Amino acid sequence: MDSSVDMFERAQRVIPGGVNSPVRACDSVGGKPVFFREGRGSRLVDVDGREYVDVMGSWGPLILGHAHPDVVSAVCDAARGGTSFGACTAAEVELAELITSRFSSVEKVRLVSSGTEAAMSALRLARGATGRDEVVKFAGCYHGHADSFLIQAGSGALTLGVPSSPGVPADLAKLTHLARFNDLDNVRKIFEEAGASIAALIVEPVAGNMGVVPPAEGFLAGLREICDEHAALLIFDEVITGFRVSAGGAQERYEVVPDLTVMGKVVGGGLPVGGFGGPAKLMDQVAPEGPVYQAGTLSGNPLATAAGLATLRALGEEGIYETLERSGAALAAGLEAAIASAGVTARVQRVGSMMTLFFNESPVASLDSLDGVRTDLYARFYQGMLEAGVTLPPSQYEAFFVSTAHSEEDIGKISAAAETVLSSLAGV
Ligand code: KE4
Repeated sequence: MDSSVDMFERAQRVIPGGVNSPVRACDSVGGKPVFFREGRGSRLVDVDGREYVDVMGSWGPLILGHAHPDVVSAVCDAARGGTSFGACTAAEVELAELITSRFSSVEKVRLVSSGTEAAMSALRLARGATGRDEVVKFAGCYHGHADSFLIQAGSGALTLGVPSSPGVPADLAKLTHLARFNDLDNVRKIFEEAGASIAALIVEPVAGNMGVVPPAEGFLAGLREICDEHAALLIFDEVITGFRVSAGGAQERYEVVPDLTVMGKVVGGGLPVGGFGGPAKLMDQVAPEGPVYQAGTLSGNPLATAAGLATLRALGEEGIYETLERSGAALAAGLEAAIASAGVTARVQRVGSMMTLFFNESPVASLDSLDGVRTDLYARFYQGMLEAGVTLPPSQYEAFFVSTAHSEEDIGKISAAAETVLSSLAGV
């Protein structure tokens, strides 16, 4: 098999930027992307046979680690029976039942094939249900690449410095209000001016796309109040936090109930599954039950639902979230000790098993807290850790993910590598 360098040259000839998702191009951290051929547990193996401890975790879905035996056998069994029928199956009902049993605010859920599809469909439902057109999102939050959300978006859009993409019609963009994360006064001001036209406010209850930014005390409850005051719907984008920060997502962890929940990543266990759900009175407005159209060839297909079912069933095991919490805390402590020992200006922000090491002076509470973030140091950290056999997300504005497959030894290795690499950055 060609080396990563050769593969990337081939890829660039036939795929824009040589990648099927921009952030994978590693533009913001320099160098060229590594091509991987295999994942197993907490490890990734590249095309040259080199093994890494992986904390990128495919951007979140792999809470059980790579190639979990239950997931692999469920997918293989399903594949032998056919991968997609475009017709009803028991598996999609079982997955929907599992989802509604974990998220008490979700009485019905529509399965789709990505977080983007889930978020854009939830917004269409909110607009259809309220008869209003405007939406509030937060600078630095990312809800996939549907036009209405590519306004000061986070994740790859932020990484590549194009938070508001060309191709989004101005007439559509003006329907999106931008708010400041963790700033209720700012949200109130927007609603005081435009509340009667706002269909919904969408938020990542724990921001993961400007790096990990927890909600300030009372922030989520305040959003709930403001939406109620103005009869707007509150949408929690739990594509990252769903089944990650607790069995019932951020809404369970922070005890704030949204009107609609957007899901992705973990719910598909590494295969393409997204979903949007909420009370039956809202969800029954979705076609064919109601008039709000939404559809998808591969929605709820037997292969993807098999992976999702195996993953959510494994996450039903007693004590698994306590284990994830412990591993997350252990990695954060290891990174903080490495920062202290290296004497660099950096900080770790964590919720459960998701975290970010920011090269930032102050606590990161919103996107503008990152005005002075040293993305140059993050790039060197990324490259140094790669060299040391640890794969991080190739962007300062993403999250590290710990899985149930990460051992104490893995966490020790990551922490030791971080101390060495951070020490080389002291004084830079
Ligand atoms: P997908 O369409 O990529 O499945 O989901 C979009 C999405 C929606 N909401 C949130 C909170 C998300 O984080 C995402 C996607 N996350 C990014 C990384 N943070 C995916 C990685 C990529 O774009 O390559």
